[in-house]
Amino acid sequence: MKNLLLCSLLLSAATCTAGTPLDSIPALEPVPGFIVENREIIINPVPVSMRYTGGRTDLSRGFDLSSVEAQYLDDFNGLVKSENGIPVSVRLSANNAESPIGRYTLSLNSDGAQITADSSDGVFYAVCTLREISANAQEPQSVPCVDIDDYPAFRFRGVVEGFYGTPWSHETRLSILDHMGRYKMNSYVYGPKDDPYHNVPDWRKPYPADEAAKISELCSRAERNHVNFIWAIHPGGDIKWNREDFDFLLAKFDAMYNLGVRQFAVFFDDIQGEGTDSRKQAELLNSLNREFVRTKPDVKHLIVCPTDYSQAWAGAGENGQLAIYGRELDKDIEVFWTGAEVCSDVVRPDRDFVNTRIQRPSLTWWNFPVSDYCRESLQLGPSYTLDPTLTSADMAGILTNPMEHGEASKAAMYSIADYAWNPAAYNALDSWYRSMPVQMPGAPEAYATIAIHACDPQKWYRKNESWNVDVFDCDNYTPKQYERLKQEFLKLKAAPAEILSHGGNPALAAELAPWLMQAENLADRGLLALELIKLRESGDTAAFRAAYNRLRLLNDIQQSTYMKHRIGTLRLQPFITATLQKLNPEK
Ligand code: 14T
Repeated sequence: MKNLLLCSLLLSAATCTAGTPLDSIPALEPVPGFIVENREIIINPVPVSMRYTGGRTDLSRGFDLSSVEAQYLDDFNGLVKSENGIPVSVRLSANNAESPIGRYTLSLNSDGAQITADSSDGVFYAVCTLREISANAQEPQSVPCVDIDDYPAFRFRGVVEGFYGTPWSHETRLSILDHMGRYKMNSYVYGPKDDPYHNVPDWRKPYPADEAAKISELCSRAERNHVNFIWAIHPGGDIKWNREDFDFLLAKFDAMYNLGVRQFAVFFDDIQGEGTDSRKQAELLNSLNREFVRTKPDVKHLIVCPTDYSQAWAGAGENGQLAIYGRELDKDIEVFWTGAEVCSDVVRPDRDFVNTRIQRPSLTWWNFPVSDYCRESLQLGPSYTLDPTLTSADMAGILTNPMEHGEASKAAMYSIADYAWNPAAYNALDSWYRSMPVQMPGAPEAYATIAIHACDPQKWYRKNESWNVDVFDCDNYTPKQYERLKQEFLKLKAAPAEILSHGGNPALAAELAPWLMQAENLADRGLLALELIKLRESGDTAAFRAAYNRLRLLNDIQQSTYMKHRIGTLRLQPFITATLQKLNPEK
């Protein structure tokens, strides 16, 4: 049933060029937050507490690590080391039971940089903060002295590679693990639906040697980044509830353990038939816990994605899957939850719904910026609709399910890292904007221009887009609106070349390329539409007719490629379509 739903949803392409009157553009919630101008220090995630203590210090002389214990030295990779640099000290302090693991303090002052932390994770995070201060300083010769006291809000902060479509490449995964570490994310769940050794048909088989070697390498890279590499299996499509299949699972876990995996997940999402049996699922998970997880002291909590992962179909009663999990599933097993729908806002009411049933704080699987249900679109917009008041009592954490375009998903990861660390200070718009130079160091404004028009998937999880312009009726507009829109189309026209020629991120440019071509075409059409409006007003009928025909032809010819790689669907293309319709001389 759900597979059928999936197919029909994936196939039903929403139309956007045909007949879209401007007044039918849906009113979507504005993106919350504001862009902060002229800041002195940028640190992502925003620290919980940061105090300027007066005076300034010079980071350009590097860091003297001679009194740092050897075990922490690797954490400082990327920072300039120098014997005459700023003296760094590291001290472990008592664990603070109030916050999830990873609390640290960092004092940067005329005596040097003093770090205290509750754990090696905390030390790593302190160094991440130091690296952020150093990387983002306007002038590294002079950064303000600060006292920072910082800790994560949630135990799980990270990514679940859980989408349908082409799984990420090995190179992409390595780069994403670095990106995650840099922004204090700590959990990466490996669960691409289209990896046959994760899913039906081959979940029972071990990985071939070359694939296995890659997984080992991912485990080491994750470890270096203080990220737990969590390997997931998706056996529910054809599992038999017998000892034989249980032994296959154990053997597979064992093989993955030998490759370096130290945390596991079992996914029962999007299945039908025998595999959906809640009691059998709980029994299997408890057995895996007893016979595998708990026998290995270095293996962390098991995680499950229930079949009832969304309130859209989760049974609400005593015999619903969630309530059965609540009664029968070992208390140390974490349970995924997407929310009211498959793709939904992260808010309190549906966390309450699930938590009261599963008897523990759920682990949010956030279906953003995943684009497997809208493959023609990119989801490059801000990560918003995340409740800033949620705490570790409401959820164990949040993992983002990204797009199959790994590089293009990094903007969202940057911001979800920000939210997951410090939700109370989360400023969605600013966090998004801050991520632009991180992704596209040579052309951050050009990337922001593309991204602002590549947000709305047109179905399911609608997102605001092109909020920086007003599109208008050609019979009713102000010169200011006209000029603003013209400037935006000009920026959009220039952005692709800037990204391709000096963006500084070829991997990201390659993912974006087909959309960049469409952005340029769209901008050309937009500029022509604006010209058309003026020509009509000028009364030069021949010139107007010629321009009209040209735009209509272009719009028709480019339609088929545009529909495959869509951009500007919420406001920009509807403006062009509406202008063509309204000014049609045949009418
Ligand atoms: F396990 C889940 F939490 C989950 O979200 N499962 C899938 C996921 O792999 C996919 O990437 C995501 C977004 O499309 O949604 C779930 O898959 C569905 C479920 C549906 F009901 C896709 C389409 C559906 F109609």
